Amino acid sequence: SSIRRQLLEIFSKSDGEFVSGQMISDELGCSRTAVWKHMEDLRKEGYELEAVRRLGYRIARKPDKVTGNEIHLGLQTDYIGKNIYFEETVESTQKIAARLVYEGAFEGTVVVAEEQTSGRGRLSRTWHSPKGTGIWMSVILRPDIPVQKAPQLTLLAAVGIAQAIEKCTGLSVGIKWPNDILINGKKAVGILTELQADPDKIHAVIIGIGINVNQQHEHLAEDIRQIATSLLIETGREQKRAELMQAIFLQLEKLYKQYMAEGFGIIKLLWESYAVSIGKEITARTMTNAITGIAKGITEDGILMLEDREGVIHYIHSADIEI
Ligand code: BTX
Repeated sequence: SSIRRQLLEIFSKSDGEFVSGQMISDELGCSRTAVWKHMEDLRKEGYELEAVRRLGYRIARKPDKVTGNEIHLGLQTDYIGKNIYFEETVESTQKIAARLVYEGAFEGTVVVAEEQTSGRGRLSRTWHSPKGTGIWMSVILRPDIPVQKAPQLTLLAAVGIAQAIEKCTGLSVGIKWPNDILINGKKAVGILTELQADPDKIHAVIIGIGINVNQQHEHLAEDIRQIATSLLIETGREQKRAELMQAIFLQLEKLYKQYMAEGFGIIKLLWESYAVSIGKEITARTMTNAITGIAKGITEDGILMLEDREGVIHYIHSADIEI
């Protein structure tokens, strides 16, 4: 609301000093009781407020937010993240991104939400996206590439996110083909790439990125508690989500520029350096069958190569991998 914005402006001008309740009520033109109510609202949003008799109020700690303002301040990219579409609660950021693409959104536009009520994974699975603790976003790219090369962008995104997480947290991460980022064997990130394309032309690629950031173990949904993790669980520290997003946008943009200029070669090498399953026996499970074999690597198009016991190479376009 505009009152809330004015209130935050008053505090931001006071630069960490106390502001008296009287002054706030004068500036906002409302009663002291109303001021108190607005303070309670800020507390509910995660602001830590200090109230001292005769001195007034002070913001001791701001909540970790991912609105456009937080993301723009200090952003070093040319286009990814320049245009942020933020909403507190959405069904799925992918849905909004699809609409924005249709309306002509620029390359690099990002849709971000504090919470998703029906976040989705691949094959219409659920992606848990609780309020305020993760990064739930969709990045819109408009590459001029053939449709069959689109899977490369999932792998590119995984590399960029892996690099950014390592930079910001010092953790070491692995990538499980095609789209999971694992820390100590557990899933911290999911990536969902969706296309808007004609048979011969891509209009846009929407890269959906879900990252568990500040969830405690007991706050992970029960059905994923054994298989999932968060950056907080792995580092013991809270991570500023906007900072991590800026790092991700920077890495993504670097890789994407390189990809558009020079092709998939270097991205493929980087991806393989993070891959946890290459050279190991894995099972690739699709809707209709399962193939077990040794993961030999990925093709130039980003397709997984699996060698079965008879030495036959299978090319896996889409599957779930069990290691
Ligand atoms: P996926 O199909 O590989 O993974 C989905 C599976 O992962 C679920 O079936 C469940 O077992 C597990 N899972 C669900 N939620 C979580 C979680 N928070 N952490 C770890 N594991 C989980 C992966 O699909 C792709 C996910 C993309 C999510 C982003 S968020 C922003 C964008 N909007 C949207 O609706 N989806 C994408």
